[in-house]
Amino acid sequence: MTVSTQLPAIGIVQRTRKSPFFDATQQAGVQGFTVYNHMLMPIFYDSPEADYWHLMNNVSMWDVAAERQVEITGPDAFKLVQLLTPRNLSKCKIGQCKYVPLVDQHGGILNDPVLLRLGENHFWLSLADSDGLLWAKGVALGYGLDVNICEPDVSPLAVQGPKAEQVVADLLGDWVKDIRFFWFKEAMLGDIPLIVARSGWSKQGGFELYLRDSQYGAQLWDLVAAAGKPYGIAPGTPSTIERVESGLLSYGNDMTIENNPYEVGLGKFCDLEQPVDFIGKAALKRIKAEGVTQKLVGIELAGDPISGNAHYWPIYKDGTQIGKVTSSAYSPRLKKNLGIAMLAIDHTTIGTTLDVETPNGTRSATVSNTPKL
Ligand code: THG
Repeated sequence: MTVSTQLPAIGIVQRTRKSPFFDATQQAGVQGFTVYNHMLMPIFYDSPEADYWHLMNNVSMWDVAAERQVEITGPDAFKLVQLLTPRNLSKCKIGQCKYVPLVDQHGGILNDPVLLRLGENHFWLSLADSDGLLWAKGVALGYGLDVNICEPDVSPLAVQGPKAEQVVADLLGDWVKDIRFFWFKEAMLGDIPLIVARSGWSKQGGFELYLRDSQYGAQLWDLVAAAGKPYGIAPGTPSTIERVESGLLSYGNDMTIENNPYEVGLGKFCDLEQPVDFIGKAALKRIKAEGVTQKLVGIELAGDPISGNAHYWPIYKDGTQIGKVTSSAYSPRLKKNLGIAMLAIDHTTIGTTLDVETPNGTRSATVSNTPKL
């Protein structure tokens, strides 16, 4: 992630919503924010690279309250959720999470939330950065469904890294070790109501504690920090370095409404054979049959360490633009510049050489297996 110190400050007003952990993150020394779902979200503490190493080696705690929830309840709740995503939810159990791309009638991706099934007809969509609440409300209205849709007072706090399990077990009990990946349990931590899920936007393992009452934000932060102290916990944030290494996609960066799931490697989450006529089904069938014209791939960029790209960097082959870098980072572990790139399909073979236009000149790049997409 590029963190510019030259830009003027962002105006913070009521519209730029604050997380219940906002004061705690300031006290913990947060040095930068981004705006995500109209809310301030921390992006680094010590430095993006120091925060990355902490995540890789120990454990870090992240204010990801900006991953806002859309709560869907009522007799038609399941029906609505299954209309919203191409993923087949017929086997989704209560207590389970599912990664569920949302698409429009053209197959364009609107969001890529994590779904939590809290009851037969009780769901949360844990949103990426776009207004999924409005889309869900519009679809429910258009289809005449009997549902209630709201943004509940729920704020995730992620605990990620190799020592995350020990921290969360010390905090809540050894029972958390039995929670499988992408499953969750309801719990009380004293008076603090939580959902405890084994999930999170890194591949280092860990949990997400969904705080269900914002008045306890500071208290929950302090309790996690105290439980993590013996394990060297540090405040952290979703790490661009780690997630580019791991090939985790970021909505708004690596994909937008202009992209369909097959272009960005999310085709595996689309079940076009299921009986339900979910939104976008006809379009996705056509797209799948025709084949995509572009797709996301991993690339390696030559030269000195880069510090992310605040804009899309154009990619050329023999002088013709054939794509763009959507995300990038220097991997201190692999000692390579890694990128995620959207490329015309004819140029996506591993080993293809490319020219990338960066603000500091042209660099050569190669389509690569790392990051694996
Ligand atoms: N946690 C919660 N909400 C979120 C995110 C999160 N909302 C926004 C954003 N992240 C949504 N995007 C993703 C992308 C990938 C994953 C989770 C959220 C992820 N994928 C796994 C993988 O690719 O290996 C598993 C996917 C699966 O098998 O279903 O974890 O992080 N609360």
